[in-house]
Amino acid sequence: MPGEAVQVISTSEEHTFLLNEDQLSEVLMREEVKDRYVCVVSVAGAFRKGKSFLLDFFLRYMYSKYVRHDVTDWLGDENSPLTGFSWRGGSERDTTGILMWSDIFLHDYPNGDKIAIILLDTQGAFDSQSTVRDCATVFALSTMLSSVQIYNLSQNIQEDDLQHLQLFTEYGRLALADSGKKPFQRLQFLVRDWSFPYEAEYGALGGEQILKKRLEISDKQHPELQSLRRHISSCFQEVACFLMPHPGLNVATNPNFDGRLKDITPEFKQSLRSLVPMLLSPDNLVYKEIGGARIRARDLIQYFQSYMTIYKGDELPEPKSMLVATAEANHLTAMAAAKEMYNQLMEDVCGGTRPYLSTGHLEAEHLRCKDKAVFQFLAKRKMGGEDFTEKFRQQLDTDLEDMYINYKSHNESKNIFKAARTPAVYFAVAVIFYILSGIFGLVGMYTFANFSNLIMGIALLTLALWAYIRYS
Ligand SMILES: Nc1nc2c(ncn2[C@@H]2O[C@H](COP(=O)(O)OP(=O)(O)OP(=O)(O)O)[C@@H](O)[C@H]2O)c(=O)[nH]1
Ligand SMILES: [Mg+2]
Repeated sequence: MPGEAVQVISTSEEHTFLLNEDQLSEVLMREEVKDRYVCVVSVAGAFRKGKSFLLDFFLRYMYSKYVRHDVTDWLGDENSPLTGFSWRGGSERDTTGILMWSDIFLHDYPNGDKIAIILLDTQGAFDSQSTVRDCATVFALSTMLSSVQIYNLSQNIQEDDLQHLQLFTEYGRLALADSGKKPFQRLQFLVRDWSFPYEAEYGALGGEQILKKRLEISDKQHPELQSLRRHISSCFQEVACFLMPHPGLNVATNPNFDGRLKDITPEFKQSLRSLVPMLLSPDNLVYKEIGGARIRARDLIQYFQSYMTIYKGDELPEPKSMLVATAEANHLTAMAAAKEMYNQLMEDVCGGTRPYLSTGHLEAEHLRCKDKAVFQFLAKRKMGGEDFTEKFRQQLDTDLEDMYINYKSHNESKNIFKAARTPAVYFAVAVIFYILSGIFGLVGMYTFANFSNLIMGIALLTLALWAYIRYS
């Protein structure tokens, strides 16, 4: 096989992603490729579930169809090992980051449209070395950049598969400006090792049957389940499903299996014959569109760059594991209840209708109410462990202190002596000048006496004005 897998996005130990722009441009900026509209097919899903293995069959079809132009027997001969994207047995993850096949396949339609077909292999989700953010980023990036996202699942479509899809696609959708349209194109569920052909037959028809059941929305369902289903159909223009049979024990368990067709069950090969052309034959290719417009190969480079920047920055919220999200919600509700309790207790002590309290007394009451609130917070059952709780307890502490500052200033405003400070000053001025004017009058300095009277009058008037403003 002439081409090779090019690592377009690589991961680092520090959970960051790196775009290999040079290599990406080298592939996409080739003269015969760069101005073509593209169809990007990506395979994503949990790790160790045969994604790269499947892509290698895609490659066999692509070379037969678009290079040799002969698809009779595209699956290849019975004894050739399967090569292309790196795949292997074992339990440890293999693919990391996002890989692109260096050969871009070209097709010219009779109506003059020219298309370039790009294949992407992605890092499997949920391996032991990746964070939720890593998995979500790989999935979201590959969904945003592909026109056909193949969601590779093992054995069945389970509710948790749908939940992860929701989380990951939402992470992708968040990064895009909301255009009000469905942001992604085709989602192809691919169920591997389907073991119930007596319920739903292998292939697209059986897949449709299962998908309909799984994505059905009924009034009896919990609103959460309904919204998840709505979310999925609001993200993709087209959703389909295909049921693949088990490829045989050799494929799944033999360490020396190298991908030869002779070791693979006939049903699996049969299903490949129908699945692969269903996705990759010229009539079934889906143009990559972003914001309703078709994308050319050279534009794709720009999109790779800008999407990578979004995920590098900290504009997006960190996607959380279910436990962390639930634990956070637990703590936030416990915190809200504790604050509510503190508020109620403090209202009883120094609320609007209560008289002024001395600072010491108020402080003592604050400490008593705070203790009660924190005790209630700690006593509530919460998920997430002690460290987690400690973080939120500190936050609660700060929040309660902030609330105390408000109560304190409210209490101060009730201090009658402080409130009286201003009128007392004017009153004192009036009294002093009253006495002065008396004295000046006695010694015959009438000008000064009159002047003192004037000042006294002004002070009294101001006092009246203050009283009017304050109490009217
Ligand atoms: N049970 C089963 N095993 C399969 C199937 N297809 C491939 N395998 C085996 O699964 C193993 C993993 O294959 P890969 O293609 O490397 O899996 P991957 O999903 O790309 O794995 P990562 O790159 O680690 O995410 C290999 O031993 C394959 O032989 C399948 O349909 N069913
Ligand atoms: Mg792989």
